[in-house]
Amino acid sequence: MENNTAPERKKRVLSLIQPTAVPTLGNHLGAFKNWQSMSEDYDCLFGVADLHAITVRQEPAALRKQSTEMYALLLSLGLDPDKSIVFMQSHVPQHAQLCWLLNCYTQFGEASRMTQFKEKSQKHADNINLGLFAYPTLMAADILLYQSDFVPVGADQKQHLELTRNIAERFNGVHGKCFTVPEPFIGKAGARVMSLQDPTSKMSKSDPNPKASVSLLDTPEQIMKKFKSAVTDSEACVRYADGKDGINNLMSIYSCCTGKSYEEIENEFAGKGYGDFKVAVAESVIEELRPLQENYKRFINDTAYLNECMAKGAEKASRLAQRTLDKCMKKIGFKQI
Ligand code: ATP
Ligand code: LTN
Repeated sequence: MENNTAPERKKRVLSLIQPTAVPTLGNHLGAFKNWQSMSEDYDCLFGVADLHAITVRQEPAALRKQSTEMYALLLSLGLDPDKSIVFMQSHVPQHAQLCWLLNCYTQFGEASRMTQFKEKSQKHADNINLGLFAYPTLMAADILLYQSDFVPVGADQKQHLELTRNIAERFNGVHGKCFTVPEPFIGKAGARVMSLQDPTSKMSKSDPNPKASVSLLDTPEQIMKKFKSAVTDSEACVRYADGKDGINNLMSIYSCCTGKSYEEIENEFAGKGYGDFKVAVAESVIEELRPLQENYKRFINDTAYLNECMAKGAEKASRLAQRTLDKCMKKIGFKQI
């Protein structure tokens, strides 16, 4: 009976993004746009994973700059810092604290099976540090600290989320319920944006070819140029079909930015060439990014506002995080004072 009378809290959603490069249109349509719409229906926390970023060597000035820029970009999405919690991971010390505790509830074998660890160890063979190995337990700490119900992540992070669930269930099994076991959140649109130069591989912010991806901070001229040189096919007919990866990708982008269905798009461009279509796609992307870019220009130069939001985010996040950390430490058996 008691449980039935408890005030119902909204489901909680949490996601973080590493400040390692300027995000792309892929990040926007695959992640940020969902974050934006979720902030209406859920209790949301969004953060910049700057602690995760140092698992790979970073230049101090660049890390500082990119973390601030990523934070300003999150605010530019229109997330209300009074409604959602928008925070910098390193400003909330409980993340590193809980990470240590969770390390002691994670097996060497299971952490060794993480594909991201294997890939990054190969890519950065000269710096296979313990942080890289503990990357998933820090991510588990991010999630479990806030009793998150849903975590929107891309396919590459599913394995880390599965590990988080295992750690939470293990801890709860040993000590009694402490953590909410989170579920992955699959976005509505779920657009997977492909490279403009090789439409069989995904658009990625670390792609060395600048023509392959649209950065969220590209100028309208740059965006237009990139779409005009996007790889397509020789059929010259705008329709969604197997084997037309370039056009399928452009149709998917256009559909996300305008809300039009594939059928509507096919009708709109019936009898027209790819040139017209590419211009229309570029224009829809420019419009989609315009409010974000305008907000960004305002925020990035307003250090006082950014600092104020960061402090507010850290304070609110830290209050929630401390509750879970206290509970967890008590269960493990640390002496409380
Ligand atoms: P990197 O190039 O460093 O691997 P990335 O561009 O692939 O980075 P991540 O930082 O790994 O991006 O992902 C951040 C979020 O953006 C994740 O939720 C991921 O699923 C989403 N995302 C990344 N690329 C795309 C894409 N091309 N299409 C849709 N969603 C994407
Ligand atoms: N590992 C994620 C970023 C990340 C994250 C998180 C995502 C760090 N902590 C917690 C969701 C929840 C990435 O590289 N995309």
